[in-house]
Amino acid sequence: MSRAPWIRARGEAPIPTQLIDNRKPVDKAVLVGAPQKDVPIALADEHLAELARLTDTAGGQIVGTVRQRLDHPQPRYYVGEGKAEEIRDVVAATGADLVVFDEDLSPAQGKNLEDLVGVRVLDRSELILDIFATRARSREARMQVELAQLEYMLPRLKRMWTHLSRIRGGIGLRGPGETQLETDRRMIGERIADLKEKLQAVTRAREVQRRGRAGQFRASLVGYTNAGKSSLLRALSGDAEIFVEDRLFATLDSATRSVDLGDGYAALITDTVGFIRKLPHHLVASFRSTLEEAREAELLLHVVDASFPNWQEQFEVVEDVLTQLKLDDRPQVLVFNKVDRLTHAEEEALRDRVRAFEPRPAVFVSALDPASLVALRETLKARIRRGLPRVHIQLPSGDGELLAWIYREGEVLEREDKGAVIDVTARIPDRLLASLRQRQGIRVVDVA
Ligand SMILES: Nc1nc2c(ncn2[C@@H]2O[C@H](COP(=O)(O)OP(=O)(O)OP(=O)(O)O)[C@@H](O)[C@H]2O)c(=O)[nH]1
Ligand SMILES: [Mg+2]
Repeated sequence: MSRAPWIRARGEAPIPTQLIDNRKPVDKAVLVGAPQKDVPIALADEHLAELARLTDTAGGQIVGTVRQRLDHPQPRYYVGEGKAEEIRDVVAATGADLVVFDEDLSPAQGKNLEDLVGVRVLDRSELILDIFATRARSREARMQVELAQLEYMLPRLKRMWTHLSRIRGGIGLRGPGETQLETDRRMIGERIADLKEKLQAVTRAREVQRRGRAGQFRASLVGYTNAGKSSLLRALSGDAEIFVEDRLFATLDSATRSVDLGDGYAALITDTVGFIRKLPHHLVASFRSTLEEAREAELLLHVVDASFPNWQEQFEVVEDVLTQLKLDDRPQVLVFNKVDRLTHAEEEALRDRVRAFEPRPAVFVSALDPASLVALRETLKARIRRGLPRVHIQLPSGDGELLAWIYREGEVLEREDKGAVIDVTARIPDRLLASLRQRQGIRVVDVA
């Protein structure tokens, strides 16, 4: 798919919206990290490493890195004046055609920096939007990304125009007149309204589809990008077609599969787009409808890459985004994935820590090791059972086979052995219940 989809889709807007120039084989990028002084150095390094991965995903090659630790951002260039000049010099020395900031820049800071360094300046949000724009596949995801990009762009139109006049040589060109800017603003406004309407229609269609699936237990995989959500759905469902990649944002469209949990239980599990630090809020907003699937889920499976040294930060980012999406009150199971990469001692230490600090249920798995998924399947089954109707069953004590069946497929809450009979209070799946009701010598009473 092309970048900046609205240009080609409409063919009429002469707006310079290509964030990374994809006519050239590779964009040479200089990365800039300017964290506040209270951010520990190791963490700042990790953020920059993640920015490097994002740049790589977007097709850029890193040719330089500039850092500064700030008390607070400066209004003109975000970084200090001297540091901004250093960026300009590094760009000149390396022949870079792009500067990528890890911090969010205001429209004015972006413009001032571009004027100074003479090449395109992106911030993290723009880079993420660019990746989404190139990787979105379904019509819905593409509309969502386009909407997010347009909303991001609107306050920055002037800067983008200035940039265009410069790359075109710009002799005697002082940027477009206000009239042209106004025309563009209006056109973008109209397109935004149009996209919102179309996305609402998709959401409505999805609702209808969902109603048809009512009654089935639903769970959603959520988590930081690259945590292994798609790998887990692949392993659980056995569907080898599910796309897995060692890249950020491999999945942009949600996919739902029916997963057989054994003993007659099944769940519909949805794989969703991954989250990341500083996910542009326009994007979070426009991905709401994709995440509607998660909203429908009775249970969220929060997948954590346990092999990542600083998984806690990723964990907190995910919790934050879930709060923004008003999904934070949904029951969760924490799924610590990639434990195959931990030593036995590391895994034990992780388990102890999680047990000590985390009230939510947690499982420790590896998507690459099917045997490790047993605990996850059991947890899902237990959740399903908790939603089942409660009944009293009286059965002959001699019927050990039936009792074993009830234990296996249901959840026994109470049991009283009364000589010739056994009284059991249990949650029982429909299929077993139907068969119990038909048997001779068994009494079944519903409990409210
Ligand atoms: N060693 C190991 N690697 C894993 C495991 N699970 C996933 N991976 C790898 O981690 C990378 C990312 O996996 P995905 O399943 O695509 O991750 P995701 O959470 O769906 O990522 P996004 O779709 O980008 O949000 C791939 O290279 C997987 O092979 C695991 O349990 N152990
Ligand atoms: Mg995925």
